[in-house]
Parts: sequence; C-alpha cells; structure tokens
Amino acid sequence: MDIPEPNPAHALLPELDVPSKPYGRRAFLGLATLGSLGILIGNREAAVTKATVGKLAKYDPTGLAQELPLNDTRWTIFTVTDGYPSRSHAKYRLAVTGLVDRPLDLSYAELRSRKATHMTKDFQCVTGWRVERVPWVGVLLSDLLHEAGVKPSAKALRLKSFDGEYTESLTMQQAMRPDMLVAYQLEGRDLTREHGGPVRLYAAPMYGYKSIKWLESIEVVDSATSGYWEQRGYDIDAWVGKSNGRDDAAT
Ligand SMILES: Nc1nc2c(c(=O)[nH]1)N[C@H]1C(S)=C(S)[C@@H](COP(=O)(O)O)O[C@H]1N2
Ligand SMILES: [Mo]
Repeated sequence: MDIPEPNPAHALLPELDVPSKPYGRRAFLGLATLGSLGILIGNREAAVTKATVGKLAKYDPTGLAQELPLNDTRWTIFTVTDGYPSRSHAKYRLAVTGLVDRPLDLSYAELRSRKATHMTKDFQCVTGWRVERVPWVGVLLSDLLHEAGVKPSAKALRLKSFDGEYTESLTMQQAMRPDMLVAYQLEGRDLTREHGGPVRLYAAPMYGYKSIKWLESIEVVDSATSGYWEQRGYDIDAWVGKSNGRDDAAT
C-alpha cells in the first residue's frame, strides 16, 4: 500500500488528515491499523505514542505495530522506504559536489576529524510531536560548505539520502546558519540506524522533515528544488511555527 497523494490544501492542516502526514509507509500502515483499534478503546490520539503501540501490538493482526520501536516514547521513527537502510562507518562517505571549488568526498573518520559542534535543541515534527532538549553533535553544515568553497553562483543545496528515495533542499542562506548540523551523535551516542545513522542532517529551526536521515550527498546548485515531502504539499521554507499553517513555539 502506498501513501495516497496528499491534497496540498489539507497539508496545511496535517494533523487532520492522516494520509497527508509524513509518516513512513510502514508507520502509516501501523497507524492506520492502530487508529481503528484506538476508536475501539475510545482513545484515537494515543495511537501515535509508542507506549500505546506497546499495549496494542498484541491486538494488531498485521504485526506492523511491532516495527515501531517500543523503548523510547518520545520519538516517532519515520522512513519512506520499506525499512531502514544500512551503511557501516567503514563504508560511509559524504559527498559535497556541484558549485564548489573543492568537491569533498569524506569518509566517516574524516567527517569525525572535522571540528565538532554541540547543540541542544528541540526536535519538532510537522505532525505535532516534539522532543525537547535533544543533544546533538556533528559538523556545522556551514563549516563543510566553507571547506568546499561555495562559488558565487551557488544559491541552494540539494541533499540526498542513501535510502534512495528521500531528498531535501535548503537555500544557501539557510544552510549557512549556525544551527544547521551534519549530525553523527544524538543523545550521547552514535546515531542509530533508525535515527538516520551514520550521518543525518539536523535542521534545528525547521520542521523535522528537513532533517534528512542517512545523508549521502550535498549538491550545491543555483536554485532551490522541492524535496520529498515538499513535492507532496509541505512548505519548502519549513520554519517551526511559521510554516505549514502551524503556530508551534520556535525550536
Ligand atoms: N531519509 C529520511 N529522512 C527523514 C524522514 C524519512 O522518512 N526518510 N522523515 C523525516 C521526518 S518527517 C521527520 S519528523 C524526521 C524524524 O526523525 P526520526 O525518524 O529520527 O524520529 O526525519 C525526517 N528525515
Ligand atoms: Mo516529520
């Protein structure tokens, strides 16, 4: 089952329209099942919390609810593919290409040898859940861009995931902010596979869909293009509290 194409008008109110939410296909299948179970127990909202998933899993005839991790009730893990792609630290590479003077092709060790930046900030998904005070460690996106040497004609970034599906974009001005991190640690340990390890983006001031997981390449280009969810109705400029018709507190 594929996620139905969301109606951009409804995407302005994502929490009211399940098919337009950026849940992964599997999560969506699980939530669709749990949603109907939730009605039976009279608590539809609780279907998105993992504590509830834990309690309901044994009633889920599809078994899909079991695939939502049960050990952390704060995060919802998303993927748009059939699973979580895997790349070892030894095989991982991050490419920075396009309109740059010195293209980069960094190993995981080379990325880790760059200056580390720590930041502790909230993570907010456009569907409403928020994880407060998350400690991240990584390399500032702007540090990598300065190392590569961005040409004057460069206006935006096109980011790709090694899941083979997910893409994102940032304007150059956004990318150069001091709260855009190419992250390799989350909550004191190396990024897990489900959270997008070895390396993902953490776009702190923006809704979670900008924080592309399993990051494999950053192409510097002359104009911004829509990423995966933007092609499906979400705003390209995804400022928390100032986009997608939402009024959340800034992160
Ligand atoms: N490759 C990839 N990156 C992704 C997504 C995804 O499905 N695939 N989902 C996005 C969305 S909508 C959110 S809210 C966050 C969720 O991060 P988490 O799965 O670590 O909780 O990842 C973002 N990055
Ligand atoms: Mo999200």
